Amino acid sequence: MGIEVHRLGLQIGAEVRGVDVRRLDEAGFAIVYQAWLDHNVLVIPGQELTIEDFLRYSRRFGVIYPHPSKSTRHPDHPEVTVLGVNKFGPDGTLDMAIYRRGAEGWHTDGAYDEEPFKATQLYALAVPSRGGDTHFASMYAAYDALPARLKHALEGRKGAFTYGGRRKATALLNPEDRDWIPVYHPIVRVHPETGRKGLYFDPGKILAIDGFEPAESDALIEELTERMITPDGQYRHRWRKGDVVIWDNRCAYHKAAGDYPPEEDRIHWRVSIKER
Ligand SMILES: O=C(O)CCC(=O)C(=O)O
Ligand SMILES: [Fe+2]
Repeated sequence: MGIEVHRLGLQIGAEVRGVDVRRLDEAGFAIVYQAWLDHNVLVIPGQELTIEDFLRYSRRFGVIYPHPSKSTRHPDHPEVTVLGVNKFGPDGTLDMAIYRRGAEGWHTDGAYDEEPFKATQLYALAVPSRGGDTHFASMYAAYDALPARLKHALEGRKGAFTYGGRRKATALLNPEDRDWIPVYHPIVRVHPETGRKGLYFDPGKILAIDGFEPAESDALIEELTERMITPDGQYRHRWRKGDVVIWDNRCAYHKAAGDYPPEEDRIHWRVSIKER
């Protein structure tokens, strides 16, 4: 297979061409996996997949885990989340938690978990005529751009994270699942495979940074929210039907634009992947 890797953003994102993910041998997959580690967000266009194809390919990256939002799981394949379906309630009102899922702010998936998701992979089944992009940004670029004062202050510090964070945004969880015990992650995180340092942060899920007075911790969270996105560290993905996109939650932030015409379909299959 003539596999080509084309850079998308300056410091994040690549598109891989010449690949049918259903027929990727070990050598081909090694190229794809390395490109993903190098570019953090990988776009593979033009795929025609059944849900089994999508699951089989996704499992090459790790182990798939069902998302804590039970109401949005695929009825026959609970390990697959379906984005963008059941947007309208019985009375015709738009359910904003579904329509704007992932659009409330920049985040990384699974920061609320003891072991955050290594990767999230989406397959586009339906795309709207306009809007509905996904934005990505590099945690490496964010860390690199921090002033020395902050790098020093944050080294060795841990953040406390929950699903709903300080805003308690838990609308997609069943009521019995909404009490969340905080988990702790280093704010300066060394990527287990690349060895690079990144700014591990999520303003919607973090409660506090350990070792600081509450006011100081809040001020730091405000400052990091401003600093987590750098101009050169971004890539914005305009979806095409058949795109497979995987991002690395250990070194990339993302957010949905949440701006497409609500009467149009924007539907993805989505899996969350852990190391094991
Ligand atoms: O729909 C999107 O563009 C991304 C939504 C999101 O944040 C996610 O799937 O984790
Ligand atoms: Fe997300």
